[in-house]
Amino acid sequence: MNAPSKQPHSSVRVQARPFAFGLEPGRAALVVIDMQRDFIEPGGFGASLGNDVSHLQAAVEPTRALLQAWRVRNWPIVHTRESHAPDLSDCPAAKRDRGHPSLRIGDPGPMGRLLVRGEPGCDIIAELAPLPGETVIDKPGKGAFHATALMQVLQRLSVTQLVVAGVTTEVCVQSTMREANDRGFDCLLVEEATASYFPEFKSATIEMIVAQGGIVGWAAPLKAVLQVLPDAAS
Ligand code: TIU
Repeated sequence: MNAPSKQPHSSVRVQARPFAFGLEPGRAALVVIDMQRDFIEPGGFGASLGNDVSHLQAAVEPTRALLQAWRVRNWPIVHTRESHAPDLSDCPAAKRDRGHPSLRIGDPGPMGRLLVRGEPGCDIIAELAPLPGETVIDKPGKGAFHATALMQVLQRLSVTQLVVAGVTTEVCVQSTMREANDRGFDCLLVEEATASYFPEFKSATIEMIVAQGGIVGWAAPLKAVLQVLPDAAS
């Protein structure tokens, strides 16, 4: 099923690549991908894979600024968590057995069982904690549409566009943007509000998204988004 058809709506122009993004007030959901302790803090899933989690800190404050901008306008906000049921019935062996991590998904770590729903490490970090009324999607995959109700949630909210933040740029963020693009959503990635354990992968992913006339979507600096919002009627 495709995204809801666009109604006439006064959009504001965000200076983006590969060309200006016409952001539609109230129709553009802010989607914050997997800003969980398990990825951002030491001792979590990201660290268990051997990553330097400090790289992800840079995305926290810009994401907080976006959340604040969406919250004051009462525009739709969706948070996602990469997470699994306690019995791991939604975690295929192809995911759990990948690589040589120090701990696997479901193993006990300092913040509880890795990537398991209800464990402390699965929580979204305190600075970006969802508020009542904001949608939280638990997703077993990298893309946020796979095996979730995200499509139905967005349709119910009459969302046609996604403004995307979160981690990691080349894994769950890019997967979600590709899934969204295939489902008819225009997607804008906010550059400072996303991060990777590999800064060069972040840069490359942004280039991949905007290449070929925006084959996956758009990318813009945080300032370019925030500065046009006051002109947007909601
Ligand atoms: N490992 C890595 O870079 N990312 C993930 O496993 N999940 C997300 O990106 N959320």
